[in-house]
Amino acid sequence: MAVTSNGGAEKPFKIFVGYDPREDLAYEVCKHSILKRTSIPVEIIPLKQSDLRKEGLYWRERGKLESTEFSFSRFLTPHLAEFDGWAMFVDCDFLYLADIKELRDMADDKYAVMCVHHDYTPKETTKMDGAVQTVYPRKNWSSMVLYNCGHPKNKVLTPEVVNTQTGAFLHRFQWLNDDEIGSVPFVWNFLVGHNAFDKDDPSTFPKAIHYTLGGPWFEAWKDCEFGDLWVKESQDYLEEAKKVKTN
Ligand SMILES: [Mn+2]
Repeated sequence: MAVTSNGGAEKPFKIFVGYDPREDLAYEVCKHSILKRTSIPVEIIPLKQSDLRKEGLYWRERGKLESTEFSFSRFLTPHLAEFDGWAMFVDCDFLYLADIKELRDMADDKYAVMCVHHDYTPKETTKMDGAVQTVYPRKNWSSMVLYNCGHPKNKVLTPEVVNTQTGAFLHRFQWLNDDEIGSVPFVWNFLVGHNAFDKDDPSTFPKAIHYTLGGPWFEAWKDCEFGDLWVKESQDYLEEAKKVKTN
């Protein structure tokens, strides 16, 4: 079910969030953190592999290197947004600390996509519940992407292509030239364990925390950096959910 923050006339900004049944709470908290802080209408849509399979939009076999159920389905974002306007994809293991309007306002029509250009070589060999970590160029770039869905280059991303192309082609944005991939500040995809907050420079404080190795919803990552902020947000979410139930 899509959730719209208000029923105003402005077309809501579509945000597709990768959904994995093992990380339901992470999804709910990510959604909550966006809706709580947004000053523009947004529509949050979970990307559920089982639904996409039923709708005939997703049929590829699960590969051994896929650590989540949305490893490939994320590239359906322009198709799901009917190749119109700007839309966003984000993993569920994000916590937003800022107004999503700030990010959307960076959208520049000269680009086909925009994301944080991480220079990233992970030291870890396993992530989350033991899934194998792979190293490749542009790693993590696809975890949060603003898609210019109406850009002619993105027409390539048909369900057929998303279901048959390689991980390298999709995750490295190989359907695009380098100058069609815009950059946004790293604080919008702040990788826990990789990016650093400099106390003397407030501009380095995350606007969106990405618990890429696993977040506090997994026992093993309970005490990770910025874990306390996620726990606080999850309590806030659970209280709100309780209120909705009793009303
Ligand atoms: Mn992630």
